[in-house]
Amino acid sequence: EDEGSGGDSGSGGSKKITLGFSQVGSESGWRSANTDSVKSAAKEAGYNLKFSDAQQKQENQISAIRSYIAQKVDVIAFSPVVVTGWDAILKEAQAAKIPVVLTDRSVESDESLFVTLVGSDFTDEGRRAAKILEKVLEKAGHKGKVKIAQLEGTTGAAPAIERAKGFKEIMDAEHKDDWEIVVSQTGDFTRAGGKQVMAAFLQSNPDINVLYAHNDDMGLGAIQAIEAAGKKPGKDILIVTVDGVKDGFIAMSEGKINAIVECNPLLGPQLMEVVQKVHDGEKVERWIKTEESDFMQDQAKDALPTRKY
Ligand code: GYE
Repeated sequence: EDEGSGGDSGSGGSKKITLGFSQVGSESGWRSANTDSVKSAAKEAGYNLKFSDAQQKQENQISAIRSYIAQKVDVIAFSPVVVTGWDAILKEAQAAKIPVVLTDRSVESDESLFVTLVGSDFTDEGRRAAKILEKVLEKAGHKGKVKIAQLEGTTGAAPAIERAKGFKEIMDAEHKDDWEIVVSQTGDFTRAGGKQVMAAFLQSNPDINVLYAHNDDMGLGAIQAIEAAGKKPGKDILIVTVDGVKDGFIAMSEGKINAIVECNPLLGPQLMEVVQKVHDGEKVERWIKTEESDFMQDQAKDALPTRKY
């Protein structure tokens, strides 16, 4: 406590923490829920939150972070749009002695340049998607080759890289002979992207019988494309997505999605706790992981009313 800067001590009350937060954008239901969670948790904690939306552009995130440094905020937190290209700006923050907390997504840089990551294990989500697909196939009584279309998240983003990696790991180890990813492309984590790319997949590969979408929104867009092509989502094409937003659960309760791997966006309260600790000079874990579950279609109706995002 007594490690704070001179201005903090002896002021009678505790000084408000100023947190600079740079958000990725507003591409998905997950992202909206995450933004709401960060804003309301900051308010609850009594922090002065400076929030900026980078609209999927790394250069916008870099300039937001640079302006937080110039404003001498107490802590910087951000969810990096892509994994690479952060070293220079993170060094600027370090030189200014402003701690940086990553949230949601990780970066590939020198570990000493950020304090911790508050977020999910995306590689494990990919593995979980493959394991739940096994159950989905069994339940559907699927026979023969599994021809998978993969809708990837934003190119270069940690969840896109790792959800593909975890899935492939299980596929290579356990399904070399019966599963094949026949097409894989980014849909940018958006509904519009998912719809457009799925429509093209169905044209080039009409024999696709499984869709693995890196998030619900792309899956929901793809469902529109599948229906437009005269096929039944959840039957002709079995669908596994990641996130677990309300609209995903609704589609699953209607039989259009077969299983969802949950990725919890409600990171705000945990993030604020970490920010407080980091501000106070306390030690924190290098990675504060989020706990999540998986859901099959037959659980959708019961789970729907309890979904918080
Ligand atoms: O799955 C997707 C969002 O980084 C975990 O980003 C997040 C992902 C989430 O756009 O819907």
